[in-house]
Amino acid sequence: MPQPLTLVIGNKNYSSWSLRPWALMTELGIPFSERMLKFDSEDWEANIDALSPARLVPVLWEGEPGEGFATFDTVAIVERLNDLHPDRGVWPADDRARARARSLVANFHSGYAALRSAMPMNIRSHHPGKGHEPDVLADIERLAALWRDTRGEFGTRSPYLFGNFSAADAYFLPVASRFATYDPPLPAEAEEYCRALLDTKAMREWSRAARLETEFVPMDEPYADPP
Ligand SMILES: N[C@@H](CCC(=O)N[C@@H](CS)C(=O)NCC(=O)O)C(=O)O
Repeated sequence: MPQPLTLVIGNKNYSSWSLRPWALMTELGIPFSERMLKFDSEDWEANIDALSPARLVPVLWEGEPGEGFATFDTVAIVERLNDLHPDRGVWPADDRARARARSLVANFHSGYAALRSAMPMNIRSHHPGKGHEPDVLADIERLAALWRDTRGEFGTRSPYLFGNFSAADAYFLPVASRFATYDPPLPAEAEEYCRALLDTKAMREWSRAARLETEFVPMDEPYADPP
């Protein structure tokens, strides 16, 4: 008997890792509830130990959060979703496409430190020109080339990397959001792919909620003074 799923997430404005499985489940129609733990809050301090074995978000709970079964870290969460819902298209059906999708996810998960640190996700803000350092622009160039080559090889005419929206596209939603915030120069194909990502139902819904958040988290705000 499948257990109800709950995703423990951070602030929607800032938590790029939380966005990925949230958007994947939303786009693929996998039912779940969310439990938000806001960064630097009393709720976080009171509940992070019970709700997150690694003290990070996101965490996927099967059954009661804190009592059921937890899977943590986005890469593991994506694989768990694929195990629980093998018919939903978490990964592309074709085995080479699937291997490439897993490569892109693993590569982003373990790299792109310059991009991630100089351009933290901040959906409600606009800081054009900030963070455009050479190592960041090199990360962006490498990503744009990977997207171009992947869509060329596997994407057919779809706006997504492998035809249907998959875990690989979910991984790049926060990247598209960062580009909207910091406005780096992008090749036309990368802009087109990012537009498609920002236009997904999941991203529109998440962003609407993110823009209503008012908490200011200094660690994620290198380009703004506290209000
Ligand atoms: N590798 C982890 C990264 C998770 C992560 O760093 N989450 C951040 C929020 S986006 C977090 O929980 N930060 C809180 C903290 O560092 O105390 C994953 O893929 O899930």
